[in-house]
Amino acid sequence: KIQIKINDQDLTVPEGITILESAHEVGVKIPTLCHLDLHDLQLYNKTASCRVCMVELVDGGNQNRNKLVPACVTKAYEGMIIRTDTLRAINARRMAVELLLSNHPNECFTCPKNLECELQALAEELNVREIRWEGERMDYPKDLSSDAIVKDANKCIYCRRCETGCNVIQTCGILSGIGRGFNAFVGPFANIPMVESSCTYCGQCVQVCPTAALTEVYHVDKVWEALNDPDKHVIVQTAPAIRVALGELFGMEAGTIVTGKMVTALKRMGFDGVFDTDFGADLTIMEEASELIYRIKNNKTLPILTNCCPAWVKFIEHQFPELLHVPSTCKSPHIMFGTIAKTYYAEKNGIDPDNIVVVSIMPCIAKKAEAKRPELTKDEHNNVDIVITTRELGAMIKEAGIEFDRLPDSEFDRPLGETTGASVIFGTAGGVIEAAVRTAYEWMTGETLENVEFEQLRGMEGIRKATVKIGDQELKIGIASGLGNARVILEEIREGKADYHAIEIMACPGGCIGGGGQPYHHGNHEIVKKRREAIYEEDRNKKIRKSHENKEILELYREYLGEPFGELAHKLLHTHFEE
Ligand code: HC0
Ligand code: SF4
Repeated sequence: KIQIKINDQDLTVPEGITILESAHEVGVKIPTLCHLDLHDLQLYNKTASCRVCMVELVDGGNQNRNKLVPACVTKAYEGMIIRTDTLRAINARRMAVELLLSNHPNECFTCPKNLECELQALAEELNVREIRWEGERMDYPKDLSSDAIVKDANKCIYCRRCETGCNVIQTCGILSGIGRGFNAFVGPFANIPMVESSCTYCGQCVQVCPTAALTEVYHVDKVWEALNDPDKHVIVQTAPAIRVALGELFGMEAGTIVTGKMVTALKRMGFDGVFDTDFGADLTIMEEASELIYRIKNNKTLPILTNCCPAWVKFIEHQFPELLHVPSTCKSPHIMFGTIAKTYYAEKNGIDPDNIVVVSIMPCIAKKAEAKRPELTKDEHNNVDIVITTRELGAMIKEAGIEFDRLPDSEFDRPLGETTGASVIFGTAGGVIEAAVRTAYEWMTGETLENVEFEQLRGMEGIRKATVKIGDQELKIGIASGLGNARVILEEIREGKADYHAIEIMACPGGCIGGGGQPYHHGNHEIVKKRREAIYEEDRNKKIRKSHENKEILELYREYLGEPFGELAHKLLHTHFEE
């Protein structure tokens, strides 16, 4: 332990801690921009490039003159004296922001990050009132090439949070510095269009970008158009992770469960049916647990890999094409739901499937590209027509003038609206495999599973290995979230060193709750943690907690699909990789 002083306040801190972390202990906020530290999720950026956190080190050893140092990387030492509030420190921070603004478009009013932009917030916080170096600005065209991500290089402030996210955390290696000096920005190598890169569309770069240099493709207007078309029957489904995050966009605490309000809002916006992707998740478990048992019994390829995360699917296609026989063949839950909507639901309600528009609300940017995958769109109908993110849903609710916090609760429409605790936990890392185990256990042993909570499958680590005893069989499970962690497991499989039966992989650190389309966490790791706790609470609140006990799912098989993993189920609910 060492003694230091910050703004005349004495404090004792552990050795090795930075000024930035120490200041927080005495209630002093030092602004940051490039810095990011979500240690629970192993998500960080410590490039110290923006110089927005400059503070004054009193008697810094430079001929007894005080020295300006960046607080994010300067470690505390015994007897250190820091002032964060001198005119010199304030001016240094202000100048850093002013310089960034001098080469930044003046379009806050129309910017997709308006009121969410960290640069804008800093300009306000640091009282920037003029930009002394107005002049030429970068002038690159926007990259609108992909169905998922928009890149606006003119808004890049070169903080490199996206680059660390993509290269170090996700190990995708798409983003790097391009150009020099004044014209420098971060983008795909040689500035090729995003669509031509090996981008997975995981959206982690979007989630951590402090400005609007990287954002999702907006599809809100397409949804309004569909809702205003009297010939269309527009139905919506919401992913598990939306309900624990949407409230944040309306000032609610992270982890507030807003399922009922969300359903009411969607009904008031005019959707003809409001359904739950959780239903699709229960259906996925029926198929995926069957597939796992089939592979075990018939000595087929093991481990089985869950494949409901589309960024992860892109990752394996780009980086490990030789392992494409390993993932499950199940379509992802929202795509399964879309298929059932255009077949069973259409028939049951006498609606021409061509007139049904399925909208998915997802915490994910990659789902936008997934819905357009050739093998999922070449049937007579698309499975899912439009995908919007949690943030886009928030924007629609605001546009509609709905006072979200005052809404009463309502229930999802039926049938296709009943869901279980097993499907809710899909939203957090480890949840898909826990849901599969709840079903596989009962199917393999014929016994009732009393305690459905598998603690060994829960935790925030990027890679988790666990064994679950099912009768006399030991099921070896692997869980990875974050594509860098997925890479470790895939390399084990490639080298024949993996002895798992089943592996869950989610591209985003923490799973879908930390998705690229979720409300921006702005580097606060508590937010993702609270969403995770809320997911488990929602599971505990459910009367039915096993997918195979979902009565509407059982009815769907009885009335329409036949056997799980049977002929029609294969035709409608399974896929193959074509890209
Ligand atoms: Fe997920 Fe999903 S759980 S990927 O994280 O499997 O996006 O929330 O909707 O489809 O259900 C995201 C979340 C989903 C799907 C489900 C899966
Ligand atoms: Fe990299 Fe993911 Fe961003 Fe693509 S979406 S550039 S893979 S971080």
